[in-house]
This record gives sequence, structure tokens and C-alpha cells, in this order.
Amino acid sequence: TTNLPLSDDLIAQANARETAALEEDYAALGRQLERRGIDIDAIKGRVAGFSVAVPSWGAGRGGTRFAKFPIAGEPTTIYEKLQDCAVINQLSRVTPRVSPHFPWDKVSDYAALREEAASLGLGFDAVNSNTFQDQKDQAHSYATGSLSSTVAETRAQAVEHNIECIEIGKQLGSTDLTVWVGDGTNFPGQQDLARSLDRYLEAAAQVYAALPDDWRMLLEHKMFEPAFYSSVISDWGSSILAAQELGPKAKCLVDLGHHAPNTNIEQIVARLHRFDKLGGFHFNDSKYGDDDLDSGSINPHQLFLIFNELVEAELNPRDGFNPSYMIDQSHNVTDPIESMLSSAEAITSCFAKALLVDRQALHGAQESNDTMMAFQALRRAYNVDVAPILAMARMESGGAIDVLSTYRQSKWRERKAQERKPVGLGAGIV
Ligand code: LRH
Ligand code: MN
Ligand code: MN
Repeated sequence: TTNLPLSDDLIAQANARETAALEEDYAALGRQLERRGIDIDAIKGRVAGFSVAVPSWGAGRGGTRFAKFPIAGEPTTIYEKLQDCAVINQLSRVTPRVSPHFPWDKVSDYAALREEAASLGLGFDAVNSNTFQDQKDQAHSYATGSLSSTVAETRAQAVEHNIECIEIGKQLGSTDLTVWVGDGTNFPGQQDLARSLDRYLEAAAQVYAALPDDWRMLLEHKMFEPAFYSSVISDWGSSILAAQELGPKAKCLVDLGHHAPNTNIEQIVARLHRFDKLGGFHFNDSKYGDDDLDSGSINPHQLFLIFNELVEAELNPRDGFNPSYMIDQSHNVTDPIESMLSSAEAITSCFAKALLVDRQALHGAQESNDTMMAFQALRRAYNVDVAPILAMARMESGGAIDVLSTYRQSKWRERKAQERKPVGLGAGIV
């Protein structure tokens, strides 16, 4: 049974007002691309096959450690979050999976949750474990770290929690476990830098041993925060070394906000791919640190260059190249549905632009050391407005031509403001 949140009529009526203009724009872009030897329908086909998962935690209004400003009608339970994610997918047609976080999304019946999601047109993506916060009724505190804690019982509890996440994930149909730990120190000398990594590796190996054959363990690194002097898995170097030590099912996950400012992330992508360790992404954008701003809102060119590496990687695949794409953002000042609609569009646009790069021209210019023409091969693709391709792909699969205006016409949030219980005030990351 389907239980889609928006009426197909609403989408069809909104599209009817936009179709003629879209057809004109698509035809004009098609002629422009044809002159470059590119078949627009082939690009549209690739775009139609693209998808990115949304985070369950992104459906609620985020906050900082200073404050959180909830909006009326925001979801509080995983069931309400799934409804909002279903709205995003119904309009955008590129976000058919949700990445859950435990214990935030804990329920008593995961088979029922999976059915509920399916009735909303959704599946589940990577399950995320949480050993960076203490939960009430938890036996051991993570104040000393989790997988790398000096306290053996705490490490065992963190291992146990990750294994429980795998068990939940099996019921939800996931095949990836994403592990980010906040472990680290705030003072020089607080912990032994080498021994803390040893403890992490030993505990992570126990989690790895519990992975089903077709599962992957995605190790997410982060330079700092909550630890401000040292983090155990602080960078892609620590991440790839850990993944190599754990085994072939361990891969690295690149959260775009988890690097030092100005880091060449696209080069990290190429490196991880070269060594068979590119597991996936948490897309977001940042200006200063782990800002969790909307994807492509600050540096869309970087996002394009990352997708350029991914298209190169596809042409030169290594074993099991199948990076998972997820959004990981904190929507502090916008309606989260609108942010994710806009972000999904930004991410898909960069994928589409990367497909437009004349690879022959690029590789030829690289071989002959024609720097300017190599750069121009990228620039010519980046400058194309691919919006008509995305809109046409969406419309043809039942989505909205103009996702944001159709969403506003649906009055979804206003309706939910009447139905859902208000969210309490307070600070917190989600
Ligand atoms: C850590 C992180 C990680 C968590 C999420 C809530 O900063 O990026 O992915 O699971 O935020
Ligand atoms: Mn992340
Ligand atoms: Mn983060």
C-alpha cells in the first residue's frame, strides 16, 4: 500500500503551469550541447539514475551548542521524519533512501518501520552509530572516549552498540554501518596518541568481525570537535590506515565539513579511490569548520570538482567502486525540507556538470601539458546551466519541475503545524 504524503494532482497541476517553458529551455540546451557532441537525453538518463540519501536527523531543525530555534510543524519522531523525507523524495525524485541514526531513531519494531518507509516510497541507507553522547540508562560514560576509551567496559559497550546497529540495519535493509567517533583529547598529554589509536583499532576490529558478508563499515574522519586538541580518527590518513588494517569491507567516508579549511578534498577522493577505499560521502558545505551548511551553498565549484573525480573514478573503476552518497547537514535557519530539496538539486547539478566534461579534450590537454585548455575543459562544463536537465528528469519520473514552489503550494508545513506537537526549546546539535 502506498501512503505518499503529497497528492499527485498537486504536483501535476503545478507542473502543467511550467511544462511549456521547460520544454523550450530543454530544447535550447539540447541544441547547445549537440554542437559540443553531447546527447542531452543520455545525460538526462544518467541524472534519472542518480540518487542521494537524506539523514533522518536533518529533517528536524538543527541547532548549535548555543541555541536551537524550532519551527512549528517540525517532526519529532522517526515516523514524522520519514513523512518529511517522503515529501522531499516525491518532489525531487532523487532521495529515495533515509540514513538513520541510533539510538536517536530507536523504535520497538524495525520490520514495521521498514514497511512504513516502503509505503512512503522510501528505503534505508547506511545506519549511523552514536557513541559520542551518553544516553540515559547507559552503564558507562563516553567521557573517556568510546571505541578508544581507556576503560575496557566502555570500549565493550561501544562495540556492543555498533553491533546492535548492524542488527537493526539488517532488519531495515541497510548494508552499510557508518562509524564516526568523537574520541580525542582537549589537552596535550591527556592521552597517549599512539595507544589511543591501538585501542580504537582493536575495538573497531570487533565491530568489523560482526559485519555480514555484503556489508561495509564506513569510517568517518573528522579533524576536530568535540575534541579540540587531538582526535583519534582526525584525517583521511588515519581513516585509510584504519580501513586498510581492518580489511576490505572497511572503507572511508568523506564528510565535506570535516577537513581543515582549504583542504583539497577532490584530491583526497582521488587518493581514496586509487587504494580502493572510497566508501561514501556526507555532503554539506562549510566556511569555517564542521558548519553543516547546505551543500553547494558556499563552494559549489568544490562540489563539482569532487564529482569530476567521481566520474573519472567511474571510467577507471577499482574493485567494488560504489560510493554511497548522503547528505549530512544541520538546518538551523531554514525549513529542513526546503534545504534538502535545494541541496539535492545542488548535488545532482554537480554530478550532471561533471558528466558534461569533454574527457577527451581534458585528457588530451593534460597529456600535452596544455594547462589552460585542461582548465577550460572543466570550466566549459561548470558554466552550463543544467537545471532544465534535472527538471525534465524529475518531471518524467513524477516529481516537480519547480520543487520549492510546489512544496510551498502544498502548505505541508502549515498543515503539520496544526497536527504535530510543538518541539521543546534548548541547545543541541540536532
Ligand atoms: C559528526 C557528524 C557525523 C555524525 C553526524 C550527526 O560531526 O558529521 O556524521 O553522525 O555529524
Ligand atoms: Mn557526517
Ligand atoms: Mn559533521
